Amino acid sequence: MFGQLDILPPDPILGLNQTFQQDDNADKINLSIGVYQNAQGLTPIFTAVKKAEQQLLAAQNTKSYAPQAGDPSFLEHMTRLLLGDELSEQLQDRVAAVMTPGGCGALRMGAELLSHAKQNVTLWVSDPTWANHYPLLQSAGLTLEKYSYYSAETHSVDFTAMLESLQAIPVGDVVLLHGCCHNPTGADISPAQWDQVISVLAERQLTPFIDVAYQGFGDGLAEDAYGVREAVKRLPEVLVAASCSKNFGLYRERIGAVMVITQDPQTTLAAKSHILTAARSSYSMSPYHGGGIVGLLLSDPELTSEWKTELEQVRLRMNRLRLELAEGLNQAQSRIDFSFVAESKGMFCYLGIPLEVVHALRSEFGIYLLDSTRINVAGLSQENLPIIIDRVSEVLSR
Ligand code: PLP
Ligand code: TYF
Repeated sequence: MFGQLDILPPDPILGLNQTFQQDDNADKINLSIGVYQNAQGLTPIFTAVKKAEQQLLAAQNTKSYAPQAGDPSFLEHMTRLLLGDELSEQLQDRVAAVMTPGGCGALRMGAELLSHAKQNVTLWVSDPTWANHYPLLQSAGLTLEKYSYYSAETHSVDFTAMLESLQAIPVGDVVLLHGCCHNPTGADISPAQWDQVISVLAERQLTPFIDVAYQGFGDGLAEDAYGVREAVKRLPEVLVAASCSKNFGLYRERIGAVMVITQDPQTTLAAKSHILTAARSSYSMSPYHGGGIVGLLLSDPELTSEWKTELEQVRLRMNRLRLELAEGLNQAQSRIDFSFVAESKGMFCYLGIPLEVVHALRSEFGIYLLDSTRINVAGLSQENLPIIIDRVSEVLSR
């Protein structure tokens, strides 16, 4: 049966991370995979998350199945976290959420819903986008096309090109937008630019599918939800895929939510039933543990406040690091003006250095970034910053 199978290449990000783990260079530095690391290079459990988990386990008296859509407290509080209290209350039954295995599960279930709703859906993704969007969304039967987004010359969003590109999308198609902290470039659109994008979506009757994997990592929890909230206020239908991997640090628990907002409760209920049917056709229902933790945490004001403080520290630490990297590189060399690094949002940023430099950093110094030049800002530390600045500048000036 399986003798004919070829060995497929690994996911480029997970594969590079594995190569890093196997590298025996004692001075190696991992800027590849998007996992938060603290000053000690560790990925600790948020204290508030640990407390919520302990409470959950102490109170739990069954491991029987949870409701198929997921933990009700999780669903309610995730909706409030994304949409804000006011909007969530206004929408009532026009919004439905389903717990999913990570943001990936949410993306896949959102894609399944789209292909149940319409034949031959074309989904437009930013150029570039997270590499995993392709397999996740195409395998639900969607056709992916690209809209203009990032300019390698200016190291920022080419907003004119983006708008033009969106204006040319056929009426009725779907547009995937990164809610905040664009992966891989770290280049986000401003609130005023969101307003313009949403106007184009309204004019062209395009449905947004918004991927929110880093809420709280950019400008703050509410600020990072600006695009989602405005889209929900101004457009008839919005689809959202949220992940709890980064902002709750629950990566391996695989927890996220897919959310659908329509104009009437009946349509929302129908959409939700299609998501549940799609889930039942693959994994039946999401793992519960992570959702139980988040549901408990967000329903407890003290734990919520503790978690927000911790999340804010994470955000501010990444901001400091990106600033120090930009300033350090600018002082150490003059070939590239790295000021744009300081402007990037969230966990990632393109360095915009030649591919040979990326490869030399990896093979000569054990400094791992993706071929696209994406770095994980959280992989920087006070210890490794001077080394990275020195090595990048040295290779750049050869
Ligand atoms: N979307 C983007 C842009 C991501 O970077 C990620 C990865 O963290 C996800 C979605 C989903 O991640 P997960 O399935 O681990 O929650
Ligand atoms: O982009 C990243 O590095 C994170 C983590 O298949 C990740 O989003 C990478 C690859 C993958 C799943 C998650």
